[in-house]
Amino acid sequence: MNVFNTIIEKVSQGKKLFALLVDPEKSSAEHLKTLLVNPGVADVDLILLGGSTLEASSEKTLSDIRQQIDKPVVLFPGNVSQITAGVDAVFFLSLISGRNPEFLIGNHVKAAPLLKDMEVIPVAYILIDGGRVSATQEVTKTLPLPSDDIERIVDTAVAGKMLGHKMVYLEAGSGALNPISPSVIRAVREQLDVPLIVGGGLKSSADVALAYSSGADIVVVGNAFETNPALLSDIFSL
Ligand code: 1GP
Repeated sequence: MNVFNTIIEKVSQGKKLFALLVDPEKSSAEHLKTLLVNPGVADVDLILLGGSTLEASSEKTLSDIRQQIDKPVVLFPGNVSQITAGVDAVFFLSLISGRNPEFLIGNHVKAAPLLKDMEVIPVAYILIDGGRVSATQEVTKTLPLPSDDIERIVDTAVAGKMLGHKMVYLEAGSGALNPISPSVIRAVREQLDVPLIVGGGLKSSADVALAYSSGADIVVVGNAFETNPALLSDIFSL
């Protein structure tokens, strides 16, 4: 299976994709068992595996996920130590909203030899102010783009595409008070034809529907599913 081709195929058919974020630091085998038996999980397109602060690979969590469900698992690594063999693909994230060389190219050079036999999807990762200091901001020591500076957000996304990134991820930060706004999503969508991922602080099926209708191709939800697993059934009945 080629994860990126599958995404492109679904997006070109006008489908909207849903990605569930599993943070290995919050997900014991028991916890995953309770979460992933939720009927809504059957409609999830991707499982993203990763977190901002973990300094280890996620083999155990990967195997716990595999025991529960058969879905593509994509690594969403916060740093090079999270590289995990056996995932279906890796989001090779470049934090282009920030100016920390470690998250623009440093971790990538260290990861390159470990990724040779894996499907690697280059993703322009853009952190936008979500109303509180995010773990991504703290760990990467970078500032998010102001949420009202739409021109700069759009220019950053377009530069990301010009650099060859296959997808753009607009991130408000895990647990953001304010998700990415419809006006930001729309403005970026108008300028870009690559798949657009939106995540951070999406708390309800209405938030997800708004992100989709504004132009997101893939939405990512982590925290809200942890606190309310039934949310998925609401989302997929949209
Ligand atoms: C964070 O975009 C993801 O990297 C998901 O955020 O946990 O707030 O859903 P939440």
